[in-house]
Amino acid sequence: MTETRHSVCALDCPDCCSLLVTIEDGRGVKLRGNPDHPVTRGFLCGKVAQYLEREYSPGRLLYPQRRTGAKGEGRFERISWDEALDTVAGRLKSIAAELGPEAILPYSYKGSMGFLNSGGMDLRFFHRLGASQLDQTICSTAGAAGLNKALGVRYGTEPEQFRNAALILAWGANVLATNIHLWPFIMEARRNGARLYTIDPHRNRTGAASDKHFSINPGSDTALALAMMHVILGEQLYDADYVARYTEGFDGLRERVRHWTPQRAAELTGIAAEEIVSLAREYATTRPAVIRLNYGVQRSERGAMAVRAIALLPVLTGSWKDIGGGLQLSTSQAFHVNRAGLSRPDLQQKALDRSARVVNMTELGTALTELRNPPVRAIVVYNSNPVAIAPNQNAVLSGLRRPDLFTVVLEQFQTDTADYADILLPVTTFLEHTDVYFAYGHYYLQLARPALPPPGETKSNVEIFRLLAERMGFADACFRESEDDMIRTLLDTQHPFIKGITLEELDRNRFVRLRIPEPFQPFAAGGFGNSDGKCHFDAESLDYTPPVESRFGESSLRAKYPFELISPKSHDSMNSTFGHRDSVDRQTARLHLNVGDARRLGVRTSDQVRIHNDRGSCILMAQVDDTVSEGVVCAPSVRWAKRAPDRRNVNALTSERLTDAGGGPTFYSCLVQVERIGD
Ligand SMILES: Nc1nc2c(c(=O)[nH]1)N[C@H]1C(S)=C(S)[C@@H](COP(=O)(O)OP(=O)(O)OC[C@H]3O[C@@H](n4cnc5c(=O)[nH]c(N)nc54)[C@H](O)[C@@H]3O)O[C@H]1N2
Ligand SMILES: Nc1nc2c(c(=O)[nH]1)N[C@H]1C(S)=C(S)[C@@H](COP(=O)(O)OP(=O)(O)OC[C@H]3O[C@@H](n4cnc5c(=O)[nH]c(N)nc54)[C@H](O)[C@@H]3O)O[C@H]1N2
Ligand code: SF4
Ligand SMILES: [Mo]
Repeated sequence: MTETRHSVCALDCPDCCSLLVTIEDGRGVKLRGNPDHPVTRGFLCGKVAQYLEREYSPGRLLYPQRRTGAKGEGRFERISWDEALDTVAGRLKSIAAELGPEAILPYSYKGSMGFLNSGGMDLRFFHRLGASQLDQTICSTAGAAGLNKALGVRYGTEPEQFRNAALILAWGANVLATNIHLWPFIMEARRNGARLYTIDPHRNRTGAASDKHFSINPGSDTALALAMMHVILGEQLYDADYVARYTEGFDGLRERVRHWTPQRAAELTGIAAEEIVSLAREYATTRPAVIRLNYGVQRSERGAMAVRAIALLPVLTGSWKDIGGGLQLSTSQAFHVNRAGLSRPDLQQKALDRSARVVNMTELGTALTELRNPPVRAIVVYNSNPVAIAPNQNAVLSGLRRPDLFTVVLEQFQTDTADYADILLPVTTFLEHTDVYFAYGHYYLQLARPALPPPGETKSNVEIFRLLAERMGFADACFRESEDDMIRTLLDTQHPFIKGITLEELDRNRFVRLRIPEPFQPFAAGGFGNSDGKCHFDAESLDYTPPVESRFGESSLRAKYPFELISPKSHDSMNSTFGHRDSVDRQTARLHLNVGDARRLGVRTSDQVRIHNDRGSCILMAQVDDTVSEGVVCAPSVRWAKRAPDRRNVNALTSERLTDAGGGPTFYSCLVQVERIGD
């Protein structure tokens, strides 16, 4: 018996692929991309093409467990669901009674991107409980703040239009690794003569496959964007008509960028002044020119400003008027579903008569070790692996080792974080549960029904929080809703992009284009998010200073820690999600080091190196090459820390310092020292 079922990839990836699962005798035997989906177009990335390895891996967690060894040791025994749920509900109740419910902290991110399993029943539960709220900053909030400031809205050019571009700038965007479904559109454009340029401190596979690579110093993008504006305005290459109609504050901007000469930017960015001039000219005079800006630029101390400055470029050139012009950072805000109906923040009033305090997830280490009134006494982790992915790992670990902290982890695998659980609950994969998905790299809303049976005693997040709500005695009707009820609530909105999309339509078609025009050109005639529909340059607040942790930052730090560490996404992983695979472990154990630096340090490829700073250290394997400039080291991430000889990964070195806006992490503003420890 062979049949094919639909699914959707739930991983935290802009492409949000439509999947086809081939099933033989009840077992999934093949996964492929849906050829009918306009962005998936019949293929998958390497990591998910092999997802059935993960689905049927002997490493899958199948039963509820209780910790028997020390925290972090990873020894557990099987218990029943009844015992597990009673233990969790009992402890949460007693902690809430003793210290107030804000002593309970949910910790989650996007292990699943599904609305119901990340931001549905879970949030209803924590809102009703009155638990601390988690500010989910770990990925993109700096970029969101920057884009909002520039455009007032967080969406942009649709991927399908990249085929029409004549110049494509991949700016802090590793398209071949993190957004591979954009690549065929870029290739189509290139076959028609378009050029692809990359702007990135690491010449990765995307950089190597581009027509030109600009190796930029980490965290200096704002300087480059301001100097490009200097050239574009100085040489009258801007679209005066577009600027006059749809923007505010142009004179202030002209004044502001006057001093941002290419020479000044060259010193800060490491890109020669002539190169900056020719890039600016080419960008402004080629039509259509599109920017694929990704989140790499905003994981630095000035990340929000960088996104803001870059997002102003297509406004100045009027590139938003062109099909295949403009810029894409994210498409997510176009999914104007009824999130409040789904997550029910109003339920906090029942527990607290107010909104609960907010904890920034980037500051987890501090929250677990220093927060008072009340301290965090319980943490419930799901859709995330904070031991591996949060900055300041040593602080996170000391927090999780606290004997008085009650830790619950909902997981598919025995991750670094699962090792610290008091109660460990086994969850389903996206192939096994119902959910609805938005995308941050296209404009299709999608539904997935279970394609495969849940193995062992696994349950979805939705089901687990539903059962916990019952045990807590939460009588509200929303805790008894089915998945379909929740989806109907999610779609219950008057926003024109969503209005009229029904569960039935999703069930019939699986993917549905948002109710947006085709082609979608949101800013072709203004339409910016300010009340007057214009883009406000607000140039007085537009400026650049180098990150504290950078080559032009604090000199005392720089003297001790002369290398700028970036830890971008590795090709075959999804943050830490595939960390159980040996091939991924090898990829994320590497440190790219420039040839000149390596010679001075006496390091050769395959040597073990220790990188360290005041926060911690980790051991990696050197890869000496010319993919990074002198003074920059690059460690593709995120490794399972427990697989390293010292049980640490690069996040032992990254800091909790927040970005200039949006409260985001500064993973890529990190000064370190490198030393050879052996071969
Ligand atoms: N294969 C794979 N795909 C993924 C993921 C993964 O782990 N692996 N993770 C997913 C997630 S969570 C996200 S958020 C997206 C992110 O997708 P991307 O934003 O594309 O990924 P990053 O690797 O964070 O950053 C992109 C590029 O920015 C570069 N960069 C670093 N610092 C700077 C800088 O200061 N300036 C400039 N111009 N470039 C800089 C990095 O070297 C990298 O090549 O990818 C998703 N897709
Ligand atoms: N040094 C460094 N650190 C980084 C980054 C970096 O570039 N460099 N990137 C940052 C970014 S952009 C992000 S988004 C974060 C990502 O951080 P996380 O969101 O924590 O991502 P993952 O490491 O992929 O962990 C997701 C976990 O969720 C589990 N999971 C999957 N589906 C489900 C489900 O349905 N239910 C439950 N309960 N669990 C599920 C998976 O098994 C996996 O262990 O990492 C950040 N950390
Ligand atoms: S990780 Fe991204 S590219 Fe790979 S299958 Fe999932 S959505 Fe598609
Ligand atoms: Mo992310």
